[in-house]
Amino acid sequence: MPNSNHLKLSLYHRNFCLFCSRVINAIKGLDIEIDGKNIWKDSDALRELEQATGRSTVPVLRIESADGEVTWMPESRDIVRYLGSLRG
Ligand SMILES: N[C@@H](CCC(=O)N[C@@H](CS)C(=O)NCC(=O)O)C(=O)O
Repeated sequence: MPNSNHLKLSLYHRNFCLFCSRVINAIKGLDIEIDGKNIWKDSDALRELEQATGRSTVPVLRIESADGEVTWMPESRDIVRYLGSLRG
């Protein structure tokens, strides 16, 4: 089971997004530190997301491991499942 202490997690999301709300609600019940990146309020975040994924669809979880490897995970269900598998 991966330990979230060794990861830097950022959730790319926006307002009025049901799929984003699903993830944000799931996070509330977990003891995990996640940086929120609202792509409607943060143009740098939008640019990062578009560069990485080729689109502006949210939610997307950016996972940076201790060695600097970065993974971009789309799909709210996958994100919720992944976060639930982490130890805080
Ligand atoms: N299957 C995806 C759906 C994500 C989705 O449709 N997100 C909407 C906002 S709620 C979106 O970003 N639409 C704009 C776009 O795809 O560019 C999930 O569960 O995360």
